[in-house]
Amino acid sequence: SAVAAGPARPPTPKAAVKVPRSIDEVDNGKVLGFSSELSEDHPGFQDSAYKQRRMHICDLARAHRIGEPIPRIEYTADEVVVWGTVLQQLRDLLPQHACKEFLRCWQLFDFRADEVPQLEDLSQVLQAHTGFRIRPVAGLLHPRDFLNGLAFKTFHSTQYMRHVSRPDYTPEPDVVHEVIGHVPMLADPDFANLVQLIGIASLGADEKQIWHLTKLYWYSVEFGVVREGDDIKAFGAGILSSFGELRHMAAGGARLEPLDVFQPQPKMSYKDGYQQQYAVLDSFAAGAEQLKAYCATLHHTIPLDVRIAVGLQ
Ligand code: NLE
Ligand code: FE2
Repeated sequence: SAVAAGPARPPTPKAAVKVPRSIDEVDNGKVLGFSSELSEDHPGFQDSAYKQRRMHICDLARAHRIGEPIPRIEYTADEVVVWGTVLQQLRDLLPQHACKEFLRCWQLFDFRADEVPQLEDLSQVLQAHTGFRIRPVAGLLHPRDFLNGLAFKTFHSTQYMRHVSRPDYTPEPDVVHEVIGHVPMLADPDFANLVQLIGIASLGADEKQIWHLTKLYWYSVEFGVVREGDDIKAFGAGILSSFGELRHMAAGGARLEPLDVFQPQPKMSYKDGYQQQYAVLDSFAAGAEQLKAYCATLHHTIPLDVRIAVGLQ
């Protein structure tokens, strides 16, 4: 005989996704991995002074409130050397391998090898050019919060320095990655528009869509290349900020696949070293068109006041 099924239960409604109405409603406290807790394979895992230093800088980020100036960090002599080393190596490689938008915007920032730029100053320059602002964060932010921030033209940025033993490559974001990889690109209007579109698509998105958008972000903003005539140039921050990764790209070390925002994206990993695949765009405007088309297929509703706040018609 059949087991009594009991009264039929109505399906449990999916918990509604909270759509932030302004950047103040985007939480910058949910940090995944990294932060001041380092895993065994992190270059700074054995270095307790390094971990303490990070903890201090992470605490400052946690205490920051929107509207306040970003605290200035007094970088140590060792940290300045790391910054200067990366900057000098990249100065040799970027003119040949970075996209023209990067090279144009790079000139807005007078980076010097003997001084780590301060996020507050960079944020001011970005606001004047594209309206993007920087908000400090303690580590790798929860993807929904990170992407939601982009809708409000807010870029969450770490402020600690990579470990001295590996200036060429760090598996995670650090201040060098943010300042060299992301900041100049965010001063370009077409690129800034594309980045904001990914953010807008994330407002009210379900978990599956967030994951897809995270991968689209990874295969464009982090690891994208763009065609310039017969050449392939880097615009992804993960390539631009690492002289190891940039050499890998220049040597043809990764497959190039056209970006198709409708297709499932390959797996992404912070742990496996240089990338095996970069996504190719024909132009940022073409990438933005694709993203708009993808957004139009997402059926979540964005409240009218939020649509106005982010400039959506
Ligand atoms: N591997 C990059 C670098 O060393 O600058 C950081 C990538 C962050 C996703
Ligand atoms: Fe990044």
